[in-house]
Amino acid sequence: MIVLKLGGSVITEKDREETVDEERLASLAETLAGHEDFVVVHGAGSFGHRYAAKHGVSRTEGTHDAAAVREIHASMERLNGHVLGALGAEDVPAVPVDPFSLAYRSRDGTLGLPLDGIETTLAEGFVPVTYGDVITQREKGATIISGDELVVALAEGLDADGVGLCSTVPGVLDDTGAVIPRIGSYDEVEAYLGGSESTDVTGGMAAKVRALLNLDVPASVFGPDALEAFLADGSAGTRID
Ligand code: IP8
Repeated sequence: MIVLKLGGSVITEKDREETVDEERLASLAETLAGHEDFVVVHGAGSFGHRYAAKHGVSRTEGTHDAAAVREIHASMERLNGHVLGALGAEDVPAVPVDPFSLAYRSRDGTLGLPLDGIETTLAEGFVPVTYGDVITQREKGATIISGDELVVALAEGLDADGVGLCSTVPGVLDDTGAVIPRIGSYDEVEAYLGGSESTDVTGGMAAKVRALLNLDVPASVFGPDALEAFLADGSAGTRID
């Protein structure tokens, strides 16, 4: 079983409010057609982030404002609807998994993510499609969960065979712009990795690489054009293990 993240910047136009990159999304969905046994996680792009920023909500800063929670969540549900629609149009048996109703954090931020429902969904031949969202946290109200955090939790909890992060870049890049084929430790790449330039409350490539290095499962970061190669034999972009 594969956990595949579709980056928010890949499937949306990141600088145009709530705008889906329809062509890109349709092409990714077409590539996924006919494949089975995978979970899709998508990021927010031009959807959830701006609402999270507006209400001052991040992975660590919470809110007790129910209207803020509704606004952030509704934005992500809208994007999820687009992703489900694109996958459905290619007959991928995609169904939604809503993190707000499923996941939570304890006081210290530890994620609780019951997996029985997702396991059943997979066992019945569906493709669960989940996303970065807002979730409740003890003593903080509600905080953000990033798609990357879900990727890590799902890969570990569901004992995935591989993780793919489909990003806007063809892999993790060095200072000359070349794709780094393999990363085994953060020290190797620290000098190259900066933060994300657009509003992004959950961090850029550095945070992704760190999280993926902590996984026992092999992961790859690759661009949209390499999804086919990743699905075929896992050889695409940068391999992180
Ligand atoms: O785009 C963030 O998810 P990400 C989710 O995967 C929200 O970091 C609601 C901002």
